[in-house]
Amino acid sequence: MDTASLNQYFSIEGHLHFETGRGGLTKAVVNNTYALCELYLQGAHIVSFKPHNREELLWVSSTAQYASGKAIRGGVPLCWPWFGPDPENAGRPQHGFARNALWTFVDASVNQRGETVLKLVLHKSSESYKVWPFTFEAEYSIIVGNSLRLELSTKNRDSTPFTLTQALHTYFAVDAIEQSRVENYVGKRYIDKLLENRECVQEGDLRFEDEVDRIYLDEDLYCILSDSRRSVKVSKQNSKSTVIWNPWREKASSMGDFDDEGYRNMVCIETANAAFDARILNPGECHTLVQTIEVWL
Ligand code: TA6
Repeated sequence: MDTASLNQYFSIEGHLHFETGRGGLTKAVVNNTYALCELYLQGAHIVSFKPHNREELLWVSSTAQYASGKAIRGGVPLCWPWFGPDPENAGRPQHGFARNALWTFVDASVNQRGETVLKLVLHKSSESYKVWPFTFEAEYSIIVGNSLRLELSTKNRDSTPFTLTQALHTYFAVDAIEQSRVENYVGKRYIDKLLENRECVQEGDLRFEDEVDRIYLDEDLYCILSDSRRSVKVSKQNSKSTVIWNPWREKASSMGDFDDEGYRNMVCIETANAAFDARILNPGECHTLVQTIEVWL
């Protein structure tokens, strides 16, 4: 559907309109009494969440690419239906195909609290079947209020079970990485991907002095990301794993779409079902991963 048709069917005065964004890609813009939120239909990729009178919560690389079939570096890419490298080692793309696929916008409404609710779906297609031979339905609900609530539901519409790993790979903006910390993980176990997946235990708040790439094994726990200006709360449901990532200087500069100094101003906190938290969905089953982010202090 083109931008004019999307506006005709789904725009809501005082809440939602569609426009052509960077690279000619279609973008949904929510601007309600609570916040501004922008999302590209390609990848159902949120690139901005800014509650009014607050600073932007999300980080996007200044060298991010906006092009058909390319994932945007920053915001909230959807890693789905697998997280990380191809689990079958068959040369398929890292983090699955949902972040590069064109999602279908199916509904927009306003709930009782005056928040804007968007729904997008992704179904099996001939393209998806080539890389992941299952019949599925993914539905992504985005609720824009004082907080940003994301609900990613996966339904198995196939006659065989499939394994799902996934992440809401959220890039948070921080004002200075060395002054930033993640709280509420003291004593929690994590897999350190930089130490050959060794299992470690968190001592004290997590601070950033070098590259970090970890999977925390937690039980529906929230965490708080604080920098020198504010604290942001990240809470979740139906997830027993949270990925925390900062590539630091060298890895950032090896990525063409990651501005060289950008690592100073971002931390990824990713609500996930990853590693030991993979889910098997039997035919007819549905699993919903939920993440809520909000300014805490
Ligand atoms: O979530 C952390 C991670 O899996 C890292 O290992 C890192 O490579 C990152 O995601 C970015 O992946 P991408 O495919 O977007 O370059």
